[in-house]
Amino acid sequence: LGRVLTFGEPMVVCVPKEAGKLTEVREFRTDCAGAEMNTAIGLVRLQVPTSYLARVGDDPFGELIRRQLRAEGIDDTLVDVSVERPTGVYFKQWHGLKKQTQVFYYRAFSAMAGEGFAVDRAISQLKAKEFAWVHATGITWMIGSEARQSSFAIVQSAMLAGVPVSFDVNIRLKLAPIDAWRELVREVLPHAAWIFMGDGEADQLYGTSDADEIFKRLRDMGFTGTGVVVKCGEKGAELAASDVRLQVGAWPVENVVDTVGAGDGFNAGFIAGMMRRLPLERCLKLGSLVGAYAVTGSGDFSQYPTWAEVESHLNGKGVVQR
Ligand code: KDG
Repeated sequence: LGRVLTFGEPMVVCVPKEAGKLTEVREFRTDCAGAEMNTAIGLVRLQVPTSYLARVGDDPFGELIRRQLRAEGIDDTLVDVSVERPTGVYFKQWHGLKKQTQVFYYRAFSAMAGEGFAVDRAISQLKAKEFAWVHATGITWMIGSEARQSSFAIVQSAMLAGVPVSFDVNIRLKLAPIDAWRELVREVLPHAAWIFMGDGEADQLYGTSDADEIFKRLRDMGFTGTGVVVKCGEKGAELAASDVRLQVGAWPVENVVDTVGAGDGFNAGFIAGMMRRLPLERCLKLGSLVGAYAVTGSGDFSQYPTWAEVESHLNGKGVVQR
């Protein structure tokens, strides 16, 4: 299978051991996180060779992230270390009447938001056709002006090298207001082959979550890529491309534990299908299956499935249990 390149900020997340406001919570466990790192993990579990471009701090959290990357089998030769800036961190909180997840970022001065991570090597590898696909999310554009420039440089080089780019908008209003995200989509559009977004994001951006409608809007804005995927959580997913409209339902899940990381997992499933040259409907199903696995446990990526697990679902066979 061809190799995927993804880039973005890896972080350590401090997850409270119980619900409550962080003023009261005293105990946490740490885990690795970051939308693109999650997708990279999803991809390698589905046997797609993946390289990850990022920068971490010269600190134990940076070391933890590198260990996790290696344990999963991700190529981390494009991950470099900043001696001046730390690894980004964020905290999760479950507080309020509905105990919604809230996040608090400590990333404004992080290794990745600073000086600009090293893109030159990645770009020469792109030119040398070492990658068959590039996956990016809007978060990387919004963490700092240097990261923004580097991100554009990568997707532009990918386009020039004829390598398809998937772009997940991944709105984080704590990083920028909605208008800035709308503008970002407009700027990235000419370089992308596929645009991914959640239905809530689609609503915020364009007042509709209808994939067909969004595809037409993006076309009018200068999108010449292949298509749009709208991820609709427990309602499944929709895809619109020039000659095809598809809709798949979600895979039933008995107990939803934590939905964070489901969208990143979906992306991994969809891209893994594309790398295997599966029909679009199969890619969509694969995305939605990885998303379903993701919500069955806490942690962004802990429950992402292996290729063997996924295959048994797609072929309608159960897993041999004993
Ligand atoms: O999709 C999961 C991510 O939101 C999480 O891991 C943290 O990358 C992150 C972010 O910027 O919010």
